[in-house]
Amino acid sequence: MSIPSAHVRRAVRAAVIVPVLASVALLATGLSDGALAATGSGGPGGASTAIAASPPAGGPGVPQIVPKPVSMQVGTGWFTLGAQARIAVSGGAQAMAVGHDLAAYLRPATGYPLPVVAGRGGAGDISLAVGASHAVGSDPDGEGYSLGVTPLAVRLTAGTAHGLYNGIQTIRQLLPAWINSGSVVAGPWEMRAVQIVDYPRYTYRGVMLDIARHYEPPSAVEQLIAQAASYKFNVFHLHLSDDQGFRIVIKGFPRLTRIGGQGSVGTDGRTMDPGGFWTQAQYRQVVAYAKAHFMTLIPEVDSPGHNNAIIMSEYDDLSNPLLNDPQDINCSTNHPPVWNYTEAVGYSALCPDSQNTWTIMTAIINQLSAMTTGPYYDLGGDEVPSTVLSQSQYADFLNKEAPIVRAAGKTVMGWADIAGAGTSLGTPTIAEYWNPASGSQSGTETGTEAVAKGMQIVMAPANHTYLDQKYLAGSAGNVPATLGLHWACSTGCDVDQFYNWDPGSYVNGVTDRNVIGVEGAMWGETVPTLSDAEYMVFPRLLALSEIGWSPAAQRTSEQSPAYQDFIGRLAAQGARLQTAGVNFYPTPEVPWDLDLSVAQPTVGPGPSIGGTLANLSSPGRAKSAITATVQWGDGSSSTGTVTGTPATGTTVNGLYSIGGDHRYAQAGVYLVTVTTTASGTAPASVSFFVRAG
Ligand code: TNX
Repeated sequence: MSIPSAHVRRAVRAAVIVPVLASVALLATGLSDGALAATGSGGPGGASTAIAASPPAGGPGVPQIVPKPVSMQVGTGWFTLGAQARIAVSGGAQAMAVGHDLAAYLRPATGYPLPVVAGRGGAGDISLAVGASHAVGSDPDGEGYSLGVTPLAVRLTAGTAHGLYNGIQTIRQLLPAWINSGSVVAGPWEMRAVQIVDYPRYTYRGVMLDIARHYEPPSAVEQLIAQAASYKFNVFHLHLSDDQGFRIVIKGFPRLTRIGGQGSVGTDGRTMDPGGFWTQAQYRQVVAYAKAHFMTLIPEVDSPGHNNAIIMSEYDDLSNPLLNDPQDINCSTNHPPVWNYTEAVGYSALCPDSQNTWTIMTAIINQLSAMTTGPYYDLGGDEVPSTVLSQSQYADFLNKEAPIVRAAGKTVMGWADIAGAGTSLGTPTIAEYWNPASGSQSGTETGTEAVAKGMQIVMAPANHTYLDQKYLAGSAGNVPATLGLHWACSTGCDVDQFYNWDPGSYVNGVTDRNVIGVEGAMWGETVPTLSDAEYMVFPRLLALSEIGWSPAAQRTSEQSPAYQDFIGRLAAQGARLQTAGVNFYPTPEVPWDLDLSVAQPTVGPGPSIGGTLANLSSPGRAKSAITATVQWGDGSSSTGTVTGTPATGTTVNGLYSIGGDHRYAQAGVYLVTVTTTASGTAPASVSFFVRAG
């Protein structure tokens, strides 16, 4: 690759502006002698200065974006984000807020001020504009955007602020992976010239987190929201209540959290893990956080089954003035009810005929709805065996509950069981199809019943979307051993399984006329911590992002071109997750990229350099699987050392450091190149100038 002269000039200017340590370093691949001379003369005089450089994201090839844009044309050259760049915004307050989001994404790693200004930007700036005339075709929800990157400028336009927000997620992925770093990393920050027009296939692209089986604090949920938003998800479904825990304060019913929130499913041989609950202020804050990330938060309090926590809290709440002998709420198999902190399901139910049931449920629905800015309320409705409630009791329950939800101003959503015989929930109603059954197999009835009742459908077949399922087949030998269930995944549910299916043709008769989107469900029984949840969620959620966003493709097998293309792009995401501090399962299905950035070597004493030369992302590889070579620029080379934190059973390895030490025979400016290789992936290298002596 030859470096355009504009690039060299920018880098040299940066060298003058950013004096760092004691060497002069620049992007080197293909750097000409002229550039070397320019670099040498460009730095401040005296001892030495440094400006380090990493290579463009994905090398000189095509940007590796997930989810895949509808159309992308790769142009000529690169745009370099420089220290003087501004983010220029036209289109009002919401667009301005997205401009500030972009600045907040880009400032930590670049260290640039990136002022956000009103108006249209000039050369070297990133311009954002919202306006009806910028709407992208075939995009009824206004989530699309157009993005043009030239060597001169970046221009992002959209019909809505949400479209703009989706576009800035793409901008992040056009920059080197190290842009996600929380502290300053050496540039240059280059983006390949591209023209992108992009919009989603589906309206609803959701991720669900179960904080009932294991409590998670608001901060953990916010972290997941931020990550999901960066892959263009727009729904966060929060499973707030289940047999083992009730997680949100409801006024008038303090026992729901004091008793119902005290535990979580027991793991590691414990009967019960610690519980917890959110205040209403915390819930409101998370709703607002989601909204600021253009995600609709949907609360779910499962009913009439999956609610032993409610029953245990309230069946003997004899002093509550709102209740009247509430033992009649309990239609579970156990009388009196008993706590069960195992993974058991299908034993609890609230009674549809109890006035106390509706006093409690109305308070929950009204209070949650009032705090929720989005249009949906999820009433659950899954897995109530007819031995616990008859089908007519079950239908009766939902037929009473749905009008309460609608009266609270929300659209009813539930698991697709809600489409069963006898229910009449009105429209619109959203049914989430979770059964693994496909085609016209037994088990698909809930899908076809939902279509027959005019429901809109979110596709979440467990064997393609359940993020709590183990990656590998069987109950033994799983990765990781302690995490995950496997009831839906007899052949394992790794990335290929999450990618190779199509929501619009999965169940006969359930087509894109009815399907509004997809959702990945992170059930919490075996998952006690955020780190564990991330390990299960990533990288599979990225496959679902593409299922939900990108145009339909032949996603049929591991040999299909669509899957091979996806795996190649996913390989570039490992470094992005690592630099963002996200834990994930470095599945061997993905040939994870080697991705290097330049570090700051120690210079001196005399004409010597040493220490950490470069940082390396290499998910899933042991240090011993990586070969590092350093060419010192004086004709000599040596093996680089690879250090860093290896993987444990449930954490990805950390970033690695590449080190080396060298003494030059004489003072001078040298071009140092660090190259790493590993089997199954392309080598990576970075170069920088060092002024030694
Ligand atoms: C099924 S399918 C459930 C959840 C469990 C999950 C575990 C459905 C709507 N419910 O209650 O947590 O399986 O994989």
